[in-house]
Amino acid sequence: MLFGRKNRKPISIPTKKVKEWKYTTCNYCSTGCSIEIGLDENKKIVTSRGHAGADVNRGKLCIKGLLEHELFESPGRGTTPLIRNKHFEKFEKTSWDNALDTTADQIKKIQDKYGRDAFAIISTGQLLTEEFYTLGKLARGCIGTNNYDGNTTLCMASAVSGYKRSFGSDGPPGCYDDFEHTHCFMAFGSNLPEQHPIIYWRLKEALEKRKFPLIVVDPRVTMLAQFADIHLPITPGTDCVLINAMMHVIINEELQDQAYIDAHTQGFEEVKALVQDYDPKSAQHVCGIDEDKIRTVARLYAKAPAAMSIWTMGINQSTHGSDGVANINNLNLITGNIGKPGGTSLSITGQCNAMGTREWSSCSGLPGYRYLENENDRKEIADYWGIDPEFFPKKRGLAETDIFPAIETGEIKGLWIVATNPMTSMPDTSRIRKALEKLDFLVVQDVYEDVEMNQYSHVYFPAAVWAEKQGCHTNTERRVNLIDNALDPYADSKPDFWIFNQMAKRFENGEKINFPDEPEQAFNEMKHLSKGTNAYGNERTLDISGISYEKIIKARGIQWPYKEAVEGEQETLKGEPRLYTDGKFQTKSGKANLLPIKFFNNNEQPCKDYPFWLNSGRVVEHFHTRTRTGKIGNCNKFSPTPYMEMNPDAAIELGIEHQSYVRLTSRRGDAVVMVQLTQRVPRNMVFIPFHFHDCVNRLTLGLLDPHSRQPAFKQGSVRIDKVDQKEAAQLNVERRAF
Ligand SMILES: Nc1nc2c(c(=O)[nH]1)N[C@H]1C(S)=C(S)[C@@H](COP(=O)(O)OP(=O)(O)OC[C@H]3O[C@@H](n4cnc5c(=O)[nH]c(N)nc54)[C@H](O)[C@@H]3O)O[C@H]1N2
Ligand SMILES: Nc1nc2c(c(=O)[nH]1)N[C@H]1C(S)=C(S)[C@@H](COP(=O)(O)OP(=O)(O)OC[C@H]3O[C@@H](n4cnc5c(=O)[nH]c(N)nc54)[C@H](O)[C@@H]3O)O[C@H]1N2
Ligand code: SF4
Ligand SMILES: [Mo]
Repeated sequence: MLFGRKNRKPISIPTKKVKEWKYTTCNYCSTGCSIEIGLDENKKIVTSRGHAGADVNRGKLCIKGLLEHELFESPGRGTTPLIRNKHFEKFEKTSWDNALDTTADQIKKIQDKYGRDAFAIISTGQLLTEEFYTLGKLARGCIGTNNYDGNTTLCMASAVSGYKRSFGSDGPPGCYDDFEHTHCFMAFGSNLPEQHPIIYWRLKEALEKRKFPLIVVDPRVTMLAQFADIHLPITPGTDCVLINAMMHVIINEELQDQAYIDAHTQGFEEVKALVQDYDPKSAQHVCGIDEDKIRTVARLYAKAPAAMSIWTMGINQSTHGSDGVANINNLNLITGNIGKPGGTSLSITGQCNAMGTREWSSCSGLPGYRYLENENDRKEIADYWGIDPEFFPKKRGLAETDIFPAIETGEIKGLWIVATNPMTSMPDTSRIRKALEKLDFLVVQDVYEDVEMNQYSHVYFPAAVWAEKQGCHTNTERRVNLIDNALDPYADSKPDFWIFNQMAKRFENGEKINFPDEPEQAFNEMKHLSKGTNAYGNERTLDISGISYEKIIKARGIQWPYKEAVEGEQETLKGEPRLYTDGKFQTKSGKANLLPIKFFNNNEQPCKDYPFWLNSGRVVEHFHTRTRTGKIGNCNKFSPTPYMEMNPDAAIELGIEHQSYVRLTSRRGDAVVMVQLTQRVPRNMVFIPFHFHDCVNRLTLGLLDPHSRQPAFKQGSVRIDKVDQKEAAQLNVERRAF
């Protein structure tokens, strides 16, 4: 049992050699655990521990956080900038000045010849917020490309889009404390025990104090599903149908919160009319959940004094991602479950600072949840930065998933990749390789020089990592926390903040815009921009004007909104745990939008030639493309091999043995993986963690959500064939070698 607390001795961490503990926040997932790093008398890092006084994790850490301090000197780290030689065959060491000058020259050359948008930038959810804000200034204000996006399009884009459509603004309205107050908890496509172990621990603790029903919607019997009271093994990609059928029951049995609907929402009649087509009797044949269970769950949810939903990639990574989010919001709005303790629509974010990039990076708009489409927003930011508002585009450019096709068609000629590894993480990676080959210029900025993207780069910028830098993260529950640099950057690597500042000096507008040397000065600019009202005159939710680094350390993280105290007011150091508590939303009318979500089925389905659903996701020990966890002995030891979960009944039919290798083939490509037989997946599905290069994303289709442009990583189809075992084993050894 991973989390049972009875009969267990607490793990003790040796503190002998520690001279000083440095405060920081975990740099992997979005839970936002506070970590103290232990330095010895030579200022060398020897250990780390969870901060007992931090509300998020209360001293706990998962395996990744506990071992994170081993990263700093792990193999493959970039030590110095690199540049391809004249014939672009070989990397050679170079100075920062030369690497930066060459890159700036190439950007200008491409932009002069093909237009400003011919150079694209793709960033991440893993930088510090001050770095995001600075990159936004550089990309929007100096380089001036509109094709600037982040890997958050692979991750949180559907949540952002769904929140904006329902509430008029991004920003998760709930918090972990809601677990203590809820009477019904529903999780859609989210496997907390493995992907957010400490959020799961908070949920488990709340459940130990007071029992409430746990409902899990997931086609797999995940670890969370094993602990559930009711598991709904949904047909992939059909969550919207289940939710419509639940609302059908709720509305026809008059279990909705009509007073809340009348006071705080618009569009109820349209939703009511639409869900008439989703009688559980017919819906069950589409979503695979029997009609009785749909009714039971709908009644349980609507009758609970407070009910909450969480979701992660099972919803976001689908062609109905944004619709799925809007529909979860619908369910919570019609039952009056927004902005009250235990009643909420909480998107569990993914990367450590997926929130920070949404808030401040200017990727899909302008800083502080401002829109490029809004004239006032453009003017406000241009004035504050000291540039002409006409420099900004009037609407958002391409998302990451549209940037690669634009490279294919020759529209985009140059690319800057910051802290992301699309050669492993994008769907249909052979298409990505081909696109990268077409680029005139690629610059890669990463902690590791052995990152797969570097196979195609012309220039490489080695970046400092995690506690070698200073700045903030925002976690799932809007808590702003600090990473306070504990040690100097490795070798000649540099903080991303420094790299962006140096690049800005090489562009004309870089002289007009202030690029401060210290991260805290950038934080102060964001504080200033977070005050006041939005385009509709509603008070900004994203208000951080009362937060400072010093206060963050004191409070071990502060949730936004946290306004500047007015004179004489006592500071609490506690932000608002919930948004929309007054039922006032960020829309023009102040009411939330109830949106009728019609289902259309455009998933790639299993068929005669490709009879298995292909599902993909994660395991607890590894983070994404393993550039980091693949280097940490104990993470790698527990999960060393690309494998796939397969149902034993299906294996018997095909004559496939446990731990043998098989070849999977989809319409895009093939991959060889090891079989793990398990009842976690149904007979017509396989599941593959996406952490390994040249594996599942050679197979995925990744159809795009029409609103968010997020790929459907979780719905595709494959065939399974036997392979020569010796050959396959050899291939696997090669793939694991770094
Ligand atoms: N250990 C570890 N933790 C991580 C990460 C990591 O790489 N490793 N990454 C972080 C990041 S960036 C993210 S985004 C999160 C992701 O966190 P999660 O979303 O919890 O993780 P996944 O394994 O990607 O997917 C969750 C589940 O979605 C289910 N699913 C598939 N299709 C459907 C469907 O159609 N409907 C429903 N309801 N469910 C479906 C899958 O079976 C899977 O169990 O984890 C974060 N935490
Ligand atoms: N099949 C399938 N594919 C998926 C998913 C899935 O569920 N299934 N999930 C998708 C999701 S949700 C996500 S979030 C993406 C993640 O996909 P990626 O973003 O491509 O994955 P990472 O391995 O996290 O890449 C981050 C890179 O940034 C580097 N890095 C870390 N910290 C820093 C820093 O401070 N500065 C700099 N410059 N570099 C740094 C790391 O070394 C690493 O190379 O994958 C997506 N792909
Ligand atoms: S739960 Fe997430 S934030 Fe906490 S230690 Fe683990 S990886 Fe880090
Ligand atoms: Mo993610």
